[in-house]
Amino acid sequence: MSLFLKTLQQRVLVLDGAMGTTLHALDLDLSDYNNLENCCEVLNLTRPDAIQGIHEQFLAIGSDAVMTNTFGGSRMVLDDFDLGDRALEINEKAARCARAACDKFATKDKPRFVIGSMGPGTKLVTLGQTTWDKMLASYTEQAQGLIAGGVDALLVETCQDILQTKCATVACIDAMKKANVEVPIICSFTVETTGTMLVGTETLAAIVALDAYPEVKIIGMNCATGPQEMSEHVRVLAQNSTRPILIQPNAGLPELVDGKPHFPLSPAEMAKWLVEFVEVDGVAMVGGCCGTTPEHLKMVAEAMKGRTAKVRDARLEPSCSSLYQAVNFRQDNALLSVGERTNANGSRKFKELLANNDLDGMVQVARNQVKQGSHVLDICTAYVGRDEVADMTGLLKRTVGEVTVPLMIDSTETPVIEAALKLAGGKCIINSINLEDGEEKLDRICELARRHGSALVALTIDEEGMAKTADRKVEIAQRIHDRVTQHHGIRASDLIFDALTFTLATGSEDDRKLGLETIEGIRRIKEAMPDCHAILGLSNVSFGLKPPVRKVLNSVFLHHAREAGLDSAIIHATGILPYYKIDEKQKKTAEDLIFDRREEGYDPLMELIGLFDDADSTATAKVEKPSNVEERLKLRIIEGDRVGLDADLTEAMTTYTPLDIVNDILLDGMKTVGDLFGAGQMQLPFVLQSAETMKAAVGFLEPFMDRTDSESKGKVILATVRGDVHDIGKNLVDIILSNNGYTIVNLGIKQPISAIINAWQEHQADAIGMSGLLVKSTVVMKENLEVLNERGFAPTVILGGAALTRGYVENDLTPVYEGPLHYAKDAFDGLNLMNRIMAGELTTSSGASTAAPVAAKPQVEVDIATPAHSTIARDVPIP
Ligand code: B1M
Repeated sequence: MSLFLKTLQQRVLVLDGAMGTTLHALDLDLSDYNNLENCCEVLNLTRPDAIQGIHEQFLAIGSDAVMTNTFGGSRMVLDDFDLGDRALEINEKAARCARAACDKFATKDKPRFVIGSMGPGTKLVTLGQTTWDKMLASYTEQAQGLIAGGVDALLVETCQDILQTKCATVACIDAMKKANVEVPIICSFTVETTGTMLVGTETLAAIVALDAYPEVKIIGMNCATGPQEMSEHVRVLAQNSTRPILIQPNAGLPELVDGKPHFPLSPAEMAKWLVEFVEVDGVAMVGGCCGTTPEHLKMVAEAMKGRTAKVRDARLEPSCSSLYQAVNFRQDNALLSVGERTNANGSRKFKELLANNDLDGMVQVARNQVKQGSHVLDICTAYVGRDEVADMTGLLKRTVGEVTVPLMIDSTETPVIEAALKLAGGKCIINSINLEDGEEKLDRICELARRHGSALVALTIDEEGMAKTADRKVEIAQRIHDRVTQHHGIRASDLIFDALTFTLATGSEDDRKLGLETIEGIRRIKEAMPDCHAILGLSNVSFGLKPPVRKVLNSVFLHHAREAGLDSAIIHATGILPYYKIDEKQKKTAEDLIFDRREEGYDPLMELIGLFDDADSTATAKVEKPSNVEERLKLRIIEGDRVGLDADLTEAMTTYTPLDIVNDILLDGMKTVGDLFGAGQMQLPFVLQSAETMKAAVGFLEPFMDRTDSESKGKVILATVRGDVHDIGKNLVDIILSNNGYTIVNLGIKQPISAIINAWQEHQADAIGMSGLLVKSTVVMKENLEVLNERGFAPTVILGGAALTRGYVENDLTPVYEGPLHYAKDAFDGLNLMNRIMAGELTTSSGASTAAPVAAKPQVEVDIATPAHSTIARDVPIP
């Protein structure tokens, strides 16, 4: 282990502060810059004394490490100043200069380290401004220069695009191989005030993408905001990243003073924040970014003396990610559903769109699948006679930005996979590897997976062919597992086994046990390799049968595969049925076919086909439409049946008020949906249909609800919290409160606390309503309250959502929060609370009346200027 990493284990390391701001303060002459205004890197050639002087200033006040003056030192950036050809020299000289400074200060007890800075550049692959290959070459050269100059670590910093971050990381790895050395890589990304990286990447998605590289020894965050705004993202990092953390905030959010950016945070405030990050979040390395001076770092270094980072209990769930979000391989109560409609081999429609070069149409198919509940999309552009690389490239250039979920790159051709991975930010899944042609091809794809940090689907096929028995499936899976993990260093948790499905429709003696062998294969693979996952291309099991028979067989097979440990399936909602809805006889016959329960005179295959002889046979259990409207409406919610919904609602309104219909009838149906889902009897796409039906019903009823037309009684910010997509309840609260005279600012789903606070400030709101239905959302709510405390805000907060209980809010959360906190059981409770809050009747837990608010109404903050060294244009389209 390098001295740098060893020292990091022993104590918190302090980096330096801003090079740019400190340089500007020196007021150097334009001639020092060789007349290249704003090209700080040229100073490594013309004024190394000035640069070394700055390094020494930071080392003198106690910094353990300094960053080279090479933020814009890649050829791609230097080309803008006609200095591209000197990139190698500039980086090497910069590293030597920092090393000379460090050598002056290093002692045995306090070694000093040179950190090679590699900034984001000025062009991004994700925005189509350059290509992966050009960017890779540019960064590799920069890393080579820095390594030659003797850096102790390479810092890929101020990253605004996760694809760019991955490209720079791969470049560092390549440069290390060329130089035959190992240097720790640090990746530090930038979270904007929007709560994501500039191109829209959430913190967790960035962590997932970077975690795939063992060479990345430290993951961190720098720039864009001050420590206060960073704190919620630091927490996400602390909970999910298993690597040491580096945090380098700006000295606050810049304000414009006399036309110049001014960073308001004092050295003492900066030190206080960083100590908190070390003590509470276990941050291991700290420093400053824009606006931080030697005075800031002096205080920080003093404050860090003798400190070690708090030991963290971080865990990253095995996941993949898109440019925007992370998705767990193991879903709560559900299968990871992989959409199959963007596959030219699996969908006739998609194939036609591809033949017609209809990119808009293809992207629309992708987006529709996300709407229908797919967690990941399988993308395949294989089409005989066409150029698969060009087709994949054309499609991905659009898809990565316009589709929010992670991608599964499906191709048998290595160049196609490689072309796709050079465009897709985040962590993709490659579909697939196998041992059909021995290890050589598998190795080539594994190398790509390792280089691009991807997960892998592995088919249980070897040189002898497809595994048909459970024994062979396990044997091949084990061989692939060993090769992938031991030879390629890919983690077992990034392997997803497909134990293969074969049709049960042939009737041939040889095929009768194929279904049960697959189910047994899944069970045994999961037992033998518990960190790996299991996936199935489901629909093969019923190939050759009529559509209604297929639906039943697919659905029953899926149910049993899931019970055996299946984590994921490549499916389409129209090809399956909720298990609870399948007619008992059909279900039993399908099970007899799957488990080969033949008897004298009884062949379940013939029997199953026979059950659908009658043209009227449907795959679902026949449920008589109830005669009473209450039951009919409830059934509509459960079945997601919208045809004729308006008529039933109109009939119900002759007896009930619209609100009673929602509360007493429709929500009852929703509860059943939740129970069926929780019991594994209903797949996610059907829950989505129920949710859409609920929304349609509420939309129909809303105009008939009682309305108070008065001046606004007050203003409420409503949001579903970070990571949670459930919004039906929140939207109901919106309707009830708006109809009763409140002005509602409904922020939508998955809202980070920064967005909620911004809205509360902007709208000068009277209260914040946070909604969340996942158990993990209750934790997020607690963290949100802590962030409000940290920032010194104490707005009135109302919490709602099925995962909460009054006890949890009142006993566990109220003591945490410094402002007034309330629990709303339902929308009316929310209204009641708001009325009492506005009337000043409600006392907080601490006894203070909310009529005299604990916190004054927020001040609207100054506009945020672009951070000094953020070089990328800000008009990025975010979907
Ligand atoms: Co999901 N889901 N879901 N889901 N889903 C639950 C919540 C779940 C309990 C189902 C189950 O397993 N039985 C379970 C959570 C389990 C857990 O966390 N331990 C669950 C899961 C696991 C998931 C996924 C993770 C599944 C997956 O993909 N693996 C996934 C989540 C993805 C994510 O969030 N990141 C997921 C997805 C979905 C759909 C997209 C398919 C869909 C949501 C569609 C949508 O909302 N647009 C969905 C649905 C519909 C449900 C159930 C079935 C119904 C939720 C609902 O709308 N209830 C739900 C099971 C259940 O709750 N029975 C379930 C009706 C609604 C009116 O109630 O929101 O509680 P509620 O609102 C009430 C009050 O709580 C209160 O007033 C409202 C009206 O009276 N209130 C407030 C709410 N917010 C308030 C704010 C206030 C005041 C009052 O401020 C002022």
